[in-house]
Amino acid sequence: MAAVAHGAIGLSFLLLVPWKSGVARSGFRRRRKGAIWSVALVVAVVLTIGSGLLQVTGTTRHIGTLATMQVHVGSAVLSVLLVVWHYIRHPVRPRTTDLSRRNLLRVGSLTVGSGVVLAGWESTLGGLGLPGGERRFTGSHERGSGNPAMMPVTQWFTDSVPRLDRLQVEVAGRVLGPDDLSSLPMETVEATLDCTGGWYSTQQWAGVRLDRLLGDLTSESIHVHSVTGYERRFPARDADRLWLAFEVGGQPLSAGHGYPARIVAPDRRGFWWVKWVDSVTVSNTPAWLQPPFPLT
Ligand SMILES: Nc1nc2c(c(=O)[nH]1)N[C@H]1C(S)=C(S)[C@@H](COP(=O)(O)O)O[C@H]1N2
Ligand SMILES: [Mo]
Repeated sequence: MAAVAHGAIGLSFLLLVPWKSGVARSGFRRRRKGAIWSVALVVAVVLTIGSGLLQVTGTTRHIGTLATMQVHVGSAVLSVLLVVWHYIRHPVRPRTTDLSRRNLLRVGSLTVGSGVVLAGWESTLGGLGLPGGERRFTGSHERGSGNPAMMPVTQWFTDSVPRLDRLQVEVAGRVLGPDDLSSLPMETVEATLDCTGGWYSTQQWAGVRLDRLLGDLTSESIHVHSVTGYERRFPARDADRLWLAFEVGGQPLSAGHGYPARIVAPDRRGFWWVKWVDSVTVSNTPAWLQPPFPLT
């Protein structure tokens, strides 16, 4: 749903171009000081929509040295900043006619119009057999499912891959080592890692469910920490839907994918799948008391 709304809003900007370009043309004709900022805004918006469309078709994974998705997110953030600046310089007072019947009809047709364009665009992708036709409902492209070696290795912003040589995870005060693996109630789970960077991969993971590892949970949350300092806090009631995994595709995790242990969190976005776990702790801090995304 969020992905559809995101796409439709993006496309509705395209439908507004004919109208807005008239307004902009007369603005530019007056050659006011600071027009350069308006030009920058136009460029940023064009880049945002263009890279968004490229990302979706799946034909272009890189623009120069940057991933298409990085260009999309970067230019989107820049556009928002420039829009704020634009309104500071050209304030528009809300008028009562903004809520008129005529304007509501306009917004309605714009919504329907962008829905129609989106549906047409999606079926064109499917029809032409472009790579973008196989996207998941999140908009992500399939990468290396069933073949862990082909699954991308991704870090959130700043982490890099540590090389660890043996299992050592502190679980509720007790240290779990290589010799403990055989005695754990191991199971295999098929789950899809879906990164906000725009790809997903379905694999067979093997690990131990957190409720089996931690026993009865009466506390608020489970805090999972990585060797790199990366961390996430999960609601304790989700313990039966989370795994501490040691293998993927029947093999120990590779360094890139989190050796010796990582979280497998089906139905949660990739950034929850903490890699290189060095501790799992129950605590009474509520899970919502953390930034919605990791910040580094
Ligand atoms: N320690 C740590 N774990 C992490 C990350 C990270 O930066 N550091 N990135 C997360 C993100 S954003 C994703 S999409 C997945 C990627 O897992 P993969 O590299 O095995 O494909 O790992 C997650 N776990
Ligand atoms: Mo990610």
